[in-house]
Amino acid sequence: MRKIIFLLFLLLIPVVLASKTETTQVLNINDTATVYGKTLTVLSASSTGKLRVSVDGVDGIVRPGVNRTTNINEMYVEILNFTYVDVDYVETILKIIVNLECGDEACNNTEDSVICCTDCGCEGNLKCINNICMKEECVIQADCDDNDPCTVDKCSDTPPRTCSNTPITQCINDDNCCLGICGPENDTDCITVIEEVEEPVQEEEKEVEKTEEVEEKEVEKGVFTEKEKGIAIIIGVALLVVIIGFFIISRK
Ligand SMILES: [Ca+2]
Ligand SMILES: [Ca+2]
Ligand SMILES: [Ca+2]
Repeated sequence: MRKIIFLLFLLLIPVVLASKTETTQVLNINDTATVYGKTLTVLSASSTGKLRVSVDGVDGIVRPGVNRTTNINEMYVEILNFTYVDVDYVETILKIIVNLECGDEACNNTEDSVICCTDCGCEGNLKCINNICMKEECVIQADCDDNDPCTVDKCSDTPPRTCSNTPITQCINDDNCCLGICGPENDTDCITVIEEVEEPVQEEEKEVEKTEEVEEKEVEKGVFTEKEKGIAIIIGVALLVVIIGFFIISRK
């Protein structure tokens, strides 16, 4: 059977040469075919001859049938031959037609961000990767900061960029991480940790000193204590009595 398929494939080669936009491909599950900047991936197949494929991120079903062409994301696909072995293995010959040129740096009338983001770009902060608009998790390493000094934060080098936060497992100087298994003898960050523990005590002492200073300053500025206020009131009342006494005596 495979020989027959191969011979059939050879017979179809002239079709490939005859047209710039038409090609035939022998494909298995997970195989891809790229035609004019657009890529088809075979996702799965059923024993009845149906193929589930993805064209630049858009999924679709291609059904068997003579001259039965299915348009998936501006890629026209027809099953010319189909051999089902099992769920993981098929041999299918597809005729693929693409009536646009994705990758010529011109966003033509028939193209848009879904059909050909390679030429038309993507909306918002999405990025065109392999002709699919997708959101990248990060751009620089700082985008992956998980606020945990004991993980190494990394933004992957190849698109689509994703974050990884790998736990640190060794005692390394100056990485801001002091693991439980590490100490000042083998990790300078553990010395910093000890200093940071002592610091709040010093801060508390400073606070007490500050409060005392404020109280002293308030006394200097003339702010009276409760006791002083009481004495002042008594003296004031006594003076008032004396003045009133003088006033009464002088009237007589
Ligand atoms: Ca184009
Ligand atoms: Ca981290
Ligand atoms: Ca460290």
